[in-house]
Amino acid sequence: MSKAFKRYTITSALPYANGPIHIGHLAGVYVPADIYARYLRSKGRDVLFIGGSDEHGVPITIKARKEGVTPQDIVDRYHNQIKESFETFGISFDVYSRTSAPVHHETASEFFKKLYDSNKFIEKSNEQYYDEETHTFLADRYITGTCPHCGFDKAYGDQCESCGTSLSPLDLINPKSALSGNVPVLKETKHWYLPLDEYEGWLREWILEGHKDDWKANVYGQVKSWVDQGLQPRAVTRDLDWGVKVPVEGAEGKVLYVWFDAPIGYISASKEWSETSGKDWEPYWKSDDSKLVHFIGKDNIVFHCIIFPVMLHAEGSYLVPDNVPANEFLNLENDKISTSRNWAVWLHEYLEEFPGKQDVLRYVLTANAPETKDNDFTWKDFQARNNNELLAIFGNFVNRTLVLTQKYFDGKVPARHELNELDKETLESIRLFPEKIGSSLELYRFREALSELMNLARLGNKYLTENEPWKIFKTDPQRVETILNVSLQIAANLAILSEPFLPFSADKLYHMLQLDKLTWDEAGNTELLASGHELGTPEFLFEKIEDAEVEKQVEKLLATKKENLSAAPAKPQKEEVDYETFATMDIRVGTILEAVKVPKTKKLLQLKIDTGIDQRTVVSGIAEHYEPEDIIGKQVAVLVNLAPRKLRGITSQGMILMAEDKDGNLRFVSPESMVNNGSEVK
Ligand code: B3M
Ligand code: ZN
Repeated sequence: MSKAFKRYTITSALPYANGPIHIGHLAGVYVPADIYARYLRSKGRDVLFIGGSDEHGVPITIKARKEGVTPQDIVDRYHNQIKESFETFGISFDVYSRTSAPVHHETASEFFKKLYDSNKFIEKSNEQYYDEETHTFLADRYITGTCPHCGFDKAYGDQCESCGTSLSPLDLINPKSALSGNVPVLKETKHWYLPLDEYEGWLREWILEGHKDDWKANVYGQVKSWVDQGLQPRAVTRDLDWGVKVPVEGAEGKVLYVWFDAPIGYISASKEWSETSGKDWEPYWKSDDSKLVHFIGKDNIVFHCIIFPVMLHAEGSYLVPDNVPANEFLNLENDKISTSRNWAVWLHEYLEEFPGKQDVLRYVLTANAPETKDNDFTWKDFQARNNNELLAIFGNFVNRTLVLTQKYFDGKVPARHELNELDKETLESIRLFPEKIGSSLELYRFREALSELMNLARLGNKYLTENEPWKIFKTDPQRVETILNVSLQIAANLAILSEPFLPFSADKLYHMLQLDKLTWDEAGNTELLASGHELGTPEFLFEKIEDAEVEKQVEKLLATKKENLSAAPAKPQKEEVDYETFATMDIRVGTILEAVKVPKTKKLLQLKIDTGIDQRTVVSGIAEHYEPEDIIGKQVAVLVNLAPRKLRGITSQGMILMAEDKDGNLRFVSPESMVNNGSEVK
């Protein structure tokens, strides 16, 4: 059992207030965080669950510029929408703050000043990219270019979203201004740098040694590869006007880098919470009997496992996180979720179109959570899980139990009489569920915990079905009393144990059972409902989702896809070539025999292809678009007479032809039906 802590400080990534929340955010961060917070509260633990809007940073100023409004207009619009949709969805924050709030500007600038006064920064003047047309220094998303590590050509000035590497603008190949599209010039400017390299030893000891057994492999692996690649000093200020002003001499026109200020937002939110709760925030961040856990998506790992902990450690009075259980990404109908392409299920739209069905989405996003690898959300699966699991197992069991009790015993809990073997086994099994589910939750294994919860509902369903009380009531009413008494104890346990996952259904179930909310440690008890206890009126916990409802959603996505395809102006045609030039290229159809990921890159797959001429190795930048196991046996078009080249030490003999859409999604160009390997493409 993990160390018992006195307090639990749970943070969830602060969403940029430049767009709505979608199911990717929920599956990656907010549903697991909320399950964990609710579970701990049910265990009687002292929990501070923190949320808030991340309102600085270049994505917001770019959007404001595009719309001709102020950044404050943008963040006001989305902060309120995000906050409201989280509330309606049951994300039970103790505080939901925002980084444009005065308390955050004070807290972040004080934090910076303390590090500055204790000489934790390196002050450096150097040349930075500058856009002469917009008179703007170009940092973060104001500048794009090719990533020097993996070749991704839409890398940002602070991070490559393809291989995840953190970058500086000067690392980019062929940099371009995201504001004017111009090639930027270099101009002298001064900034303050956090010397991450000086903390390598501490990071190795704290994480690579100290957490090699309890941090998730996907998180540990990313941290290890960054530390092994060698950490560099990182600029924590920017030449921008939207953000937290740098509180030192000679810093006019400069603000804190958004990834320096945003995580401090967790702390300023805690101070705001102090104001309203009257409780002291400091022990949650500074006492070593407090447990700090960050819930984030995988693209935020470097900031929450390296940069922010170095800041906290350098400041000297703060805890560092006990765990950072980052999830991978959720895709939608086999395509990457994309705000710019409107390829998403938006939370506020879901809440409008599926009123009262928050728990269905919570359930599906947990059952399909991308806990160890990217996963896919489909509307068909959403419908199937609701109808075949929530309704058919959980809902059906509860409804039958309550309706039969209403019918035979006037809605009062019947007495329990002599128990047979099945009764005893069933009662014994009930006692095990709180520990089974709780131990998975303590390890952040939410999918596993949810499937254990459903096993309790399955146990009830099976017990009722095997006993068939409706068939024996006339001949043996006393036996039916026992069967329904045991079934009602299972229902009461489901109310307690389902609350972290399905809070709305749990509330309804408590109400039907006329039970006040119970604690986790009261579960496992098989006497939760005394005989004679008056139950409430049975109502349905879940209802069937019809084909038409999900078809409407799929059509909406298809319409979006069509819009995207038609809206995408194709690139202009290249220079004309004569047939002879084209004929020099030898393009054949080949079959993919083997496919593996190239280590330490996010984009490259190493393939073995039967070209009909031979079997050869080809390295292809499609790892973000296809899982290796999904493309074995696929026929593809291969340029076989391309000069061999070495990629990450692997000799690639040829190139696979891919169709790339405007968002950089890659798709094979394949024959419409099987042809011989080696068939010439003419
Ligand atoms: N605003 C979310 C993102 O990268 C970022 C998280 C900040 S947590 C302090 O999408
Ligand atoms: Zn990269």
